[in-house]
Amino acid sequence: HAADAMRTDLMTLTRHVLNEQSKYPEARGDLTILLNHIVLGCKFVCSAVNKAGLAKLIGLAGETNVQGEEQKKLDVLSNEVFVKALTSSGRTNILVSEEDEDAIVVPEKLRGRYCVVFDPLDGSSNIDCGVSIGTIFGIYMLEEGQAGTVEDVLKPGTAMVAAGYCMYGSSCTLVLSTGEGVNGFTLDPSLGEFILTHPLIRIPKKGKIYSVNEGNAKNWDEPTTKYVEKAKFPTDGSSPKSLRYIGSMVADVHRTLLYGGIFLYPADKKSPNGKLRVLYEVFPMSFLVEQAGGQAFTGKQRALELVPTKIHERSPIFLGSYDDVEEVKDLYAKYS
Ligand code: P6P
Repeated sequence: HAADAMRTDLMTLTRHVLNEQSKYPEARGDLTILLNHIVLGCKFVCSAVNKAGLAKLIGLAGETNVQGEEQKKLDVLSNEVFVKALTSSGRTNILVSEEDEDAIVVPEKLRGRYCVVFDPLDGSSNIDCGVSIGTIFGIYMLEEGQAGTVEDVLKPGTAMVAAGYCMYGSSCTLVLSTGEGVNGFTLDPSLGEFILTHPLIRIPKKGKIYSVNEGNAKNWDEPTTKYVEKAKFPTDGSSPKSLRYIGSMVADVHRTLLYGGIFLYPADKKSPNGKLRVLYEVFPMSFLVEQAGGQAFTGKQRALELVPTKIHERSPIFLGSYDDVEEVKDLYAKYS
């Protein structure tokens, strides 16, 4: 009967968020409305990504984004969809997108209390070969009296009230935390609803997988080099770790959350701040990993305690199973 109950008692994302909201009688429901607009954006992008190969949406849009990368049409489309969905929610104030050089200030009449930082289609260089890609987002709430300027999003990740990602792969999976654990929802296309499939995700305390682009090994610093060396040639008689690297952050982090292990994008001589962006890659993924019982470290400090000074700032990141990241912290304490 439990299975039947599950089948007929559908816990949709909307219902789940409303349940969470009901714990706070004073809540105005703004976050619920905002999340529903984000979900709408994810459903649209999921549909567009699935059709991309057929609809010839892939291929270069001929424009380049602020990162100097060729923009693919899906990038442009996804960004437009999220900007419109977030703006029309009437609950946002400042938006920061990986695709836009400057922060977006929502028109006065549509302004609300939340600032959203997002990468509309992270890993988009993988679109053409069918590797899973995703949307990553983080949500800050304006403090009383804050008018809503770029400064209001240059806050540490510890100030985020929610974060999540939507992975567009064999299925469309949305992983979300509003600060009370991490839950995973899978899109049922026949219903157009995200259904709770991974309640309260907990990352294993220690994993057997390390995930890094070994192609950068020549330029790594000593602590990272020693950590990866130890993963491959353990000296304590344990088995070597497996290497799994997809090169799409959402896919690599999703696997890390579910299976355990560690994901690393370290600094290197060419990029002293690593490659990944603080606001809409490092912070949201670090928020989720901590909420799932893991930890996230920059090589110098707890990732969420970093205070960004620019909206597209980068940071090195080591995140995943608590014990695995602890080993990296010990090596940075010892060798840097
Ligand atoms: P590299 C994708 O372009 C991305 O921003 C992340 O999704 C991914 O983790 C990383 O870059 C991959 O970078 O240098 O290993 O190709």
